[in-house]
Amino acid sequence: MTLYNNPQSRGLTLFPLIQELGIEDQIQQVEMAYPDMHQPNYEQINPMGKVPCLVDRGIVISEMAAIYIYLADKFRDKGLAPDLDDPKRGAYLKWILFCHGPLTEYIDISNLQIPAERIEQQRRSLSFGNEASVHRFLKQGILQASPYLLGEQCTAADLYVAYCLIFAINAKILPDYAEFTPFLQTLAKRDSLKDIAWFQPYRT
Ligand SMILES: N[C@@H](CCC(=O)N[C@@H](CS)C(=O)NCC(=O)O)C(=O)O
Repeated sequence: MTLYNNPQSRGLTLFPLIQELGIEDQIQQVEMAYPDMHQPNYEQINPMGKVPCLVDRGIVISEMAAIYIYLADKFRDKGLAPDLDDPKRGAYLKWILFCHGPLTEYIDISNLQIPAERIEQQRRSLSFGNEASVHRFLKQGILQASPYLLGEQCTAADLYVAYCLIFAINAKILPDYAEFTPFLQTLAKRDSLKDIAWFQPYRT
């Protein structure tokens, strides 16, 4: 497999997953400089001109969530993805796709500093709704983690959610809600996340 990536990009979020799956030796990493992403060579691979992008046996898999789901399923023996007929799989997909969709949209819109009234006017068509709904979804859901989102077993969803949360907290887009603390403390103990400085405050 070939992974086109950039160390300053959201593609960093894939490293803990790759480490937990133990597949470092199966992935050839190609570091893309930002200007090169918009050259014809790369746009033929990913017409969006963005990273990360995984290519496996000629099949191009772009989009963070797709890469997360694909790799965790491909190496299902590592136990990071619930089985297809396990109802927990529904919650697993919900968490991964919430991060990829509504949460990412919320982070992007927050960075644009669009006035709250304008967002309220568009609330029904914005996938994240409004700030209050995103915060409520995260606080309620993450408080129920026991200790992981799906229970005893850590899944790819925990790695993705934890990384998105810690990024948004550090960017001051999300408050460091007390509801997040036990979950982030649990994740901060994992080998795959222990070297990430953003988790430092949660190491107990
Ligand atoms: N929807 C894509 C977004 C990927 C994305 O925006 N990547 C940024 C880096 S974080 C990028 O490659 N930007 C290069 C550019 O747009 O020129 C995903 O989730 O994978």
